[in-house]
Amino acid sequence: MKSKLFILSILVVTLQAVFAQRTVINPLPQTISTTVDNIAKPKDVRIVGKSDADIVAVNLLQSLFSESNNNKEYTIYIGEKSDRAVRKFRKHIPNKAEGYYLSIEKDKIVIAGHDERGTYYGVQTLKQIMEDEMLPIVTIKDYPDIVARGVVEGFYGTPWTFDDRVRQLKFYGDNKLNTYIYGPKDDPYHRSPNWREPYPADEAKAIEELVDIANQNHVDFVWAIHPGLDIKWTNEDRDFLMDKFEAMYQLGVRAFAVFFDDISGEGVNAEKQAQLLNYVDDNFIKVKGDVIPLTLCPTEYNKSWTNIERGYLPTLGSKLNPSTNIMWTGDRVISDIDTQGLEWVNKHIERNAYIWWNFPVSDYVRDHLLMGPAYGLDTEANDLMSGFMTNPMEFAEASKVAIYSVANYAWNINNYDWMATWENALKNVMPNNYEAFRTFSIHNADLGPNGHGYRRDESWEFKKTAHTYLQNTKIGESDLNISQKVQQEFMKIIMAARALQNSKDNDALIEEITPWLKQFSLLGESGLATTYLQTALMQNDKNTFDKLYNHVKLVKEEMYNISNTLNQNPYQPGVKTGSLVVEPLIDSLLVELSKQYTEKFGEQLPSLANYTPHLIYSNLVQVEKLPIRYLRKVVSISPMLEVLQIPAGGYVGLELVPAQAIVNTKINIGLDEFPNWAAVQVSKDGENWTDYRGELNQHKDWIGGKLFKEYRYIRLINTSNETQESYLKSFEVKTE
Ligand code: BEU
Repeated sequence: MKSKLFILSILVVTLQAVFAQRTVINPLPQTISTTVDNIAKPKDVRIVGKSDADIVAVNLLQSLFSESNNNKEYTIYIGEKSDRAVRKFRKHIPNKAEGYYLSIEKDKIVIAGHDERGTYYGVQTLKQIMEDEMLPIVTIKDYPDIVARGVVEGFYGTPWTFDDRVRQLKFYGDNKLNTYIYGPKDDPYHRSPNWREPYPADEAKAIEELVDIANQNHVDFVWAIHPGLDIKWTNEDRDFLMDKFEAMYQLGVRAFAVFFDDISGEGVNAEKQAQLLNYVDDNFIKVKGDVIPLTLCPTEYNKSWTNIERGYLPTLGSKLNPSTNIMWTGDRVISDIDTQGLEWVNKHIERNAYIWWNFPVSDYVRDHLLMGPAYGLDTEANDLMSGFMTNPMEFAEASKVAIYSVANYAWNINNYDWMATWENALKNVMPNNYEAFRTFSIHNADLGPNGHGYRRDESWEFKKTAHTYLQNTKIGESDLNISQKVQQEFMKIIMAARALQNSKDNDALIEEITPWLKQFSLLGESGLATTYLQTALMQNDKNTFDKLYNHVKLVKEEMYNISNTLNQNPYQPGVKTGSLVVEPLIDSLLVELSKQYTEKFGEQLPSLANYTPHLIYSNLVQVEKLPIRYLRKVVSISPMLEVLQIPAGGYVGLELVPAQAIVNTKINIGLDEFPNWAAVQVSKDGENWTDYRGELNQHKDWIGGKLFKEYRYIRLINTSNETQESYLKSFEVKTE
């Protein structure tokens, strides 16, 4: 049957992943040649080559068709390049690992892989094409740009569940991701205190099952260990690590990694790290014969922490066995990835970096969801990376939007279109509620202020309208068109939240994002009501204004309650949504309208905008952008996950606005003793300081008692002459 889409009889389309109307192939194949012709999907097929071809690929193929042994049936030839069934198509197969040749013709389909995984990927592509009504006549020659592509479950916070991981592994297979690195920071058997211990039986069994599922999806399950917080460079600890790897090997694991990120003290020694890794490589990885190369996450894992003179990276570069991968997050902890940065690190590590991309991970902004597009990835960077792993959110389903995009990027770098990929990802994750999911995601993309200073665009289609509407309100003008657009957007938000809450498209996803959906709906409601406030004010209708203002107050109270009851993690508790454009618009409107109300009617209204007057007080780059929270009179600094470097005279603290008496203070810098290099001090003017005495309690929190005088500044300062290292687990001041 002729496709209506094409006018020419034969049209060769290169790098065009959309056939007919619907089919989207993710990741985008390297080359596609298609004609105008389509054929009906064959009902019964004969499969030739299935006894030699990759078994996982054959199983998948058999799930797509009903099989017949009749010679006359439509035939599918499948196999790897030297298999008899596909030998004569050999010259068409790209000479690249995991590459494949797929051809759909009138009388046959050929799926010929460069290797087993290649064949499997050929079938995956066919599966995606089969989602359309008709089969196009098409030839695809395809291969990945980056060898290892996937996900590092490497975040702090609640690790993914077994079911999350099962769904993920299938998703990776579907999207041609070949690697899953298991390294959740809060698994005590991956990191301290229990990295030396074997897993309890039930957890070991779960891992064994996951490895099996990974294999069924052609995913390398990489098990990572994180020994650096308390490792001793002794033969005993080395053997503990070897024994743990052996135990994991017995569970079926055939790929391993060692992480030394976010540590200080004895573990931070490039010589020793390289020696350990080489020992493991020479005596375990290579000896086993069926284990893929080892991967290391170094301590200096980004450029901003690297001091080449100190020699950490060059030592790894020159001493670590060349087959070992070295992970790298980019120029900063959370960073875009560009050619310049890659060339810089590759030179020092003497191999191509294996990227650990810290997006969409949200463990340092846990009150936000990062649903926006995956951008900031250099499309000229092929040949500069040995691996590309995304570190996701603790919300596995929600992370799929970014994971889908990374699958596309890492496969076909030059042709990565982040915006188009984002749209496709949303449709893939929420096929029947795409519009609503898009509305939700577009307004839930930024992270808000954070210690890393990493921000994402948000509400980009609404930003300009929001700005104009606010300006109009300020000058008391009304533009019907703009007002309608703003109201429509708030209504869209309300409807999207409701549609998603009732959606049956992806239950796991809806469960994860429910706190944000509730908040999103209320945000839309408060916004819509605020636009009516504006109308009431313009019409001098005080009565309606008062009622509406009270309504907004009630909605805001509900939002406050959600933020203080749902998602109560100890780091950034709460639920923030639309925080870059929509919420600030509503808050600014409320401030403006209540000001105008006072001018008009001579009455003051209670403030409804969220606002914290207190400020960070620090001379450290790592700290100065950390968000602060003010709840029930407690001012607190958002905790940090990484090691904090405090140079001599460096300090971290709070400026209380206005100056006030302190009821008590809690500081935890993750050390067993309160160090003699530190002092806690208070000041009225930021110049004259008084020591604030306190004591460590059983949780290693430093507790300072009541101060009756009013102070504006409180800080912890390094009083020694050297740089010191600590963590920043809590810094909380209770005010009167
Ligand atoms: C993201 O907050 C994040 C950053 C790092 N502190 C940790 N390690 C690396 O990025 C290598 C990572 O585990 C954590 O999720």
